[in-house]
Amino acid sequence: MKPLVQAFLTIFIVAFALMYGASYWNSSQGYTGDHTLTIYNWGDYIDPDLIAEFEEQSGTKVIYQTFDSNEAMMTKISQGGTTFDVAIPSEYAISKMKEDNLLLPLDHSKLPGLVNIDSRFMNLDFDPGNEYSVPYFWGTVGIIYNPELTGDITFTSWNDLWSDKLRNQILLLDGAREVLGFSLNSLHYSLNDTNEDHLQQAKKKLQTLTPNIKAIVGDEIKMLLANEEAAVGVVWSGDAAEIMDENDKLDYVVPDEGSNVWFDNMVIPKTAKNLEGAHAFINFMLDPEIAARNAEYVGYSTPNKLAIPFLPEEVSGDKRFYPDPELTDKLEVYQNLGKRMLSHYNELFLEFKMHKK
Ligand code: SPD
Repeated sequence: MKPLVQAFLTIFIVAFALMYGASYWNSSQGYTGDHTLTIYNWGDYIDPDLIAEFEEQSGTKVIYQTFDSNEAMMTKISQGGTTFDVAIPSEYAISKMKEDNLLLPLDHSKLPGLVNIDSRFMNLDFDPGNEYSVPYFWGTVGIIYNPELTGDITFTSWNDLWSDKLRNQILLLDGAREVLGFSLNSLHYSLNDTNEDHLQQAKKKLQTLTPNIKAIVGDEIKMLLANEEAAVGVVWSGDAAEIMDENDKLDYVVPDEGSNVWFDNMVIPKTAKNLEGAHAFINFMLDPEIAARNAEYVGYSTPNKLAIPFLPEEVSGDKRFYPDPELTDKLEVYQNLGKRMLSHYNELFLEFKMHKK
């Protein structure tokens, strides 16, 4: 073979090998083309049938991954090396991700279903004009309890959790903002407080709750409470609704000192590869019947006002899970407290968890 032909052949073979290798590496890392959509959501937070329906309707293959806290989700997205097309953070995380330039602005012309959302959930402070996010579910943080096991405790105050009658009876959801938040509220401080003395008081007060805490857990909190393995839980309202669907002896209350009202919205992270697919999926989830099916399956409250008529009256009419603005206006939304303070909340929560062990 002539040297020139040999050189061309070698270049061709090396180039082909590199292209093939890159495409294999990309697909194994989730770097995929227009026919796949990578979704990053909380665990137990979608009806899996809806994913299958979206795949069939759109001809898109969905790669679905889950996280269990806003902090874990933000770390993973900011580290890079992933291509999540759609993610579902909560409000303070959305504000932080915007600040860190981790989100893409949405193309509202591709989201005609946005008009289905109740105006109460649009244009909130963390995302004016919904430039970056579309409401998915919303709710509160409160106490679920089994009156057969807790007797005459009413749980109208966060301080009821400290009752001597609740030794080893309480399950806490594993969230830094939620747990420090209720301790701050029990002291009549804001759950967005940044005063160091108040935060230390909140941590110390949590440490005195240790004898009553059975465990700090993730999604398994639902199964444990429904099976009556503990009498009380501090939970997100949607988890309470799902637990009470399994075991109707339990009740859910938002204590009088106040609590958190939260919003989980769909966003398109900066590293998305399939923008068309991401918009198509978000718009699919905005369909009233789809949103209602998702809300019934997951147990959380939908912000989609056209979905409400598709829900059974006992679900949409339950004020514990669809509270009026008169209640929610009195509750606090978690603020983006900035990188340093958010890390500090996490550290305090870890210190409390270590103390419990
Ligand atoms: N199964 C987990 C559901 C997640 C709910 N998000 C709660 C928002 C927290 N701020």
